[in-house]
Parts: sequence; C-alpha cells; structure tokens
Amino acid sequence: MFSKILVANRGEIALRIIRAAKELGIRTVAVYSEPDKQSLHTLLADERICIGPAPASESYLNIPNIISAAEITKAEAIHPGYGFLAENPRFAEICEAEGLVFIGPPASIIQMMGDKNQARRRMKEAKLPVIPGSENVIEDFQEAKKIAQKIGYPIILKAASGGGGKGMRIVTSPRQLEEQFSIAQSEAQASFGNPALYLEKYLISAHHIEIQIIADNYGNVLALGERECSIQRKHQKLIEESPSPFLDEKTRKKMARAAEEAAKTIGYKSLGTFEFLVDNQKNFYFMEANTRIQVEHPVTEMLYNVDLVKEQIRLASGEKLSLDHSLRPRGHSLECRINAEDPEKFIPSPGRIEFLVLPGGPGVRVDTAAYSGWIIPPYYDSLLAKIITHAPTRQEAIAKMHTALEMTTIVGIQTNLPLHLKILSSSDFLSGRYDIQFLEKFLAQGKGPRGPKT
Ligand code: MV4
Repeated sequence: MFSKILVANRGEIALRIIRAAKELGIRTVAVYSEPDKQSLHTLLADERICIGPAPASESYLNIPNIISAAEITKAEAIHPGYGFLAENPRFAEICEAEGLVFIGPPASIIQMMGDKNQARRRMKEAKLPVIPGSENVIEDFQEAKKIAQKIGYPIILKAASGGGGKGMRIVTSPRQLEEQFSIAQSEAQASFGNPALYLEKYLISAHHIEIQIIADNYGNVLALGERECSIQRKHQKLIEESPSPFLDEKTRKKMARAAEEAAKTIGYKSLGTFEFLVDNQKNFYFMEANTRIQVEHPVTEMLYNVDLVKEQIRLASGEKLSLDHSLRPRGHSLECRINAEDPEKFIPSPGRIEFLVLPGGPGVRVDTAAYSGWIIPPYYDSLLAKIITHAPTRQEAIAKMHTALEMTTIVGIQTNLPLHLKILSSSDFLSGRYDIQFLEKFLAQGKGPRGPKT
C-alpha cells in the first residue's frame, strides 16, 4: 500500500479522497490554487502545496506543477478525482512515465474511451448493444445523409471527442442535415479541437442509466448495480437514485452482466461507469464509459455498503479485488446535488457562506467541503454539497431526503434547494415515472422553484 498520495483536485471530492486515504493510513498532499488557501481540502490534508493562481488552466490543470508537487513531497500516487485531469490520457501517461501511480485506469483505456466513436466501436465488438448509427467517423454530410436514410430520422450528431452531452445536435429531416452537419463540425472543432462527428438514431423518452464497474489489475471485474440519472438539466445531473424505479430485475441483471463482460474483454482496470440509454421497451444501449470516480458514487456506496474510493486506492496499489458476486444491495438510495446557483437563471452564485446548517440523522450523508464563513470562489464549478439518503424503501428514502432538505440552511448565497423540494413533491417523481425529458418539461411548465407562472 502507498504511504503518501497527492490529491489533484479540490472541493468535496478532494475531501472525500483525503478521508479515504486517512482511513487507510496513507498520508495526503493537497494541491491548491491561490483562492483555495482557506478551502477545507487545503486545511485538512497532511501537507499542502500551492500550484498556481485561480484559473484552473494555471493550477488544477497545470500538469508540470502538479507533478513537481508530487515529486517534492515524495508522494507515490496521484488521485485525480473527477473533472480537471481525471480523464486526460496525457496526464495518466506522464504520471506513469514519472514513476507515479495514476489512481485510475491505464492511459490507453482513458484514451480509447475518450474517443466516443472508437469506444462505441470497441464496445460493440465486446458484445454491448449500441444505438444504430455510423460505424466510423463521418467525412461529409453526403455520407451522413446516406446513413441517416438507412436508420431513419430523427438522428443525433455527436462529437467524437465530446461526451457528457456537449456538441450534440438533433436532426429531424434530411433538409436540416446539411446545415446542422457543418454547425456541429465547427462546434466540435471549437470545443474539442477535433471536428470529427458520428451519428446515432435519436432515442426519444429514454432513460439515462449507468452501471458501476470495479476491476482489479488481474482481470477480476464486478458490477455494483445501476444508478438512474435521468433527472438532469443541460446535461448536468441533479438527482440520482438506485435502484432505478424503471428497471426490472431481469434487465438490471442483463445490463450488469453485459457491462462486466465488456470490461473484461477490453482489460478494464480500476473503477469505471458504463452509461446506457434505455428505451421504453427496456432495450439498453451503450453510450459512453467514464473512466473516473463519479460525482454520484455515494448512491452505490450506500446501497452496497462499500467505500469505492478506498477500493479504488487499494486496486491502484496492486491489491486484488476483495468484493465478489455474493455482495447484495440493500434498500434504496437517493442523491441531491446542491449547487451554489441562482435557482431560476441557473447561473453560479459564489460568495461568502454566512451561516450553514447541514442535515443529519440515520441514513443521511452529506459530502461537502463547505463551512460557515467560507468564501466560495467564482472560478470553479458550483457543486456545493451532495445530500445522500438511504432507507429500506424508495418512499422512505424520499421522505428522508425531503426532511434533510428542509433542515438544510444556507445563508449568504443562492442555492437550488427550492428546486429539489419541488421535484421531490411532484407526482411524476413520487411515482417514479420520469425519463430524460422530465426536468426540461417540468421547468417549462413553470413548476420551477417560484411555482406556477401567474
Ligand atoms: C442520446 C440521446 C438520445 N439518443 N443519444 C446526453 C449525454 C450524453 N452522454 C449523451 N446524451 C444523450 N444521447 C441518442 N442516440 C439522449 C441523450 C440525453 C439527453 C438528450 C437531450 C436532453 C437530455 C438528455 C439527457 C440525457 C441523455
């Protein structure tokens, strides 16, 4: 096992990793940007090194400074968290070259999964069902037109280097295609430095469901159930839960086995998430794979009573997977992402937290780096806290979440707490009948935090 690791991240996930490391008896090094001097991850690690000014490009994305910090402090491994450098294959490669263990999959796997078209092709070869679409990247709109003709409209254009919903274009007719194709190409070039596109049939009223995978360096792979992630806005997830109220036991098992087999086929290592779209006939299709620990991992931890971050560190140090297929989920778990943002305009609301009361009690978990008096810097993402509940049934987990949200007080900045309470009271959410279109429709109907429009 490592004796010291560097945490190349900030906020709640940096704190989450520091906790896991401390519990394993590992010393921790925090890296921080100038405005994060008083952030909890900086204060609670065993050592800290400033890696640059506020802009992420000069600090949390500054590879030479982070590598130097690891070398100066004699850290043996780097945990990248999520975001920032977590899915940068070059960073993983540099770590490997410098003799530092990158806590995540090998650079080659990150690279492959980062090319969404290549990932789609490889997963199809590994027997995962994929959405009907192009076999390769598409050279021009004539070719796109031919493929679209064959599979039928609507179709969706996706950037090969994209992911997470960025740079996607829905096209409903051949007439639209020529125009949308060149727009999508320029967008992909501007956002990802690569204009390459692929296309898929566009699935309407689908569910976004992901399978958690955990794999060691010796070919042992285990799926830890699913997370239902359909409640999202502009591709930012807002509420996640497990089990999915939409899946039946048979489909759940099929998805888990399929993800495990695909992970084995490609020699996956470390934690990973396979994202699927599931249509209303419960056909599931691979969309993309995330090669990092995810924001919503606590939902799985509560259900399976495991510590995924500790497991991830153990696996990176070369330990064999200690979990097996006898592991069973228990009850129901729900996560609400509390963002520091204007609840109506969805723009960030940084500033000083004047007063903070967080919820607690049995089955309530809060992952946050916030404290009374902390000044939220305006430079990074707006995720402030994750409230996670766990109870024997879905209904009880929701009731617990409702109470937890009501007992949360955050003064000084705006948050999306009121929106969460509205969603949790809606009949569609309570009945478990929601898909990826739900939140957009819910907000359009004026059911946002301020109630019906008058
Ligand atoms: C799709 C899709 C429907 N059909 N692909 C969004 C995130 C990224 N991982 C892929 N995403 C989607 N891909 C096909 N072929 C629907 C989504 C999608 C979505 C689309 C519009 C509005 C909200 C959405 C939420 C989740 C997924």
